[in-house]
Amino acid sequence: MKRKIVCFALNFNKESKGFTLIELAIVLVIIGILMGAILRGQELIKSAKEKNFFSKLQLVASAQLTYLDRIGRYAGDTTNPPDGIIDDNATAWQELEKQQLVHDNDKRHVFNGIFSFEGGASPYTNYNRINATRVPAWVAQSIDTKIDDGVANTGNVRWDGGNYGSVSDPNNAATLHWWFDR
Ligand SMILES: [Ca+2]
Repeated sequence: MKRKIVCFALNFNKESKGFTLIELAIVLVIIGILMGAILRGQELIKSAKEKNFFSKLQLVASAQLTYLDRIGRYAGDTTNPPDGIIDDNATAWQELEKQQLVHDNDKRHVFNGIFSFEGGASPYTNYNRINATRVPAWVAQSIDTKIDDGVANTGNVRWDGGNYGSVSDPNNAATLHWWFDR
């Protein structure tokens, strides 16, 4: 009975010659709605991942600044006396963990790359930066726009390791550098 009603409604049975224009229009509208829902879902996932990455990047930076405030030098600044430049990434993480400012899994981010600390890198040799590997170019671009000048090869946020600005595919992985204390 139910099947008969559906066939009748769509005018689609053995004797039918095909879909009418209205039926096709309905089908297209339904496909459109479904596609829209899928795309919105993908946008939500992308946006959530970017937010997660950005908040972790900020957490890692604020861990260093809190450490500086608490201990009087950056974690991983092993020079004696300290010179304000992070020179040992592994020690930096150990010292931050010891102060319970980060957990071991904070080294890894949502795009499956890792964070590291590096001081004295060109062109801002008197400052420190956080490096993040495997960051999609669209995320790097978005973060550069949010907290810097939006340009890959200038300012305190730079990306695509040494070959700035060459990323044409937004899903290409770049290495992001953020001079967080400059
Ligand atoms: Ca920039």
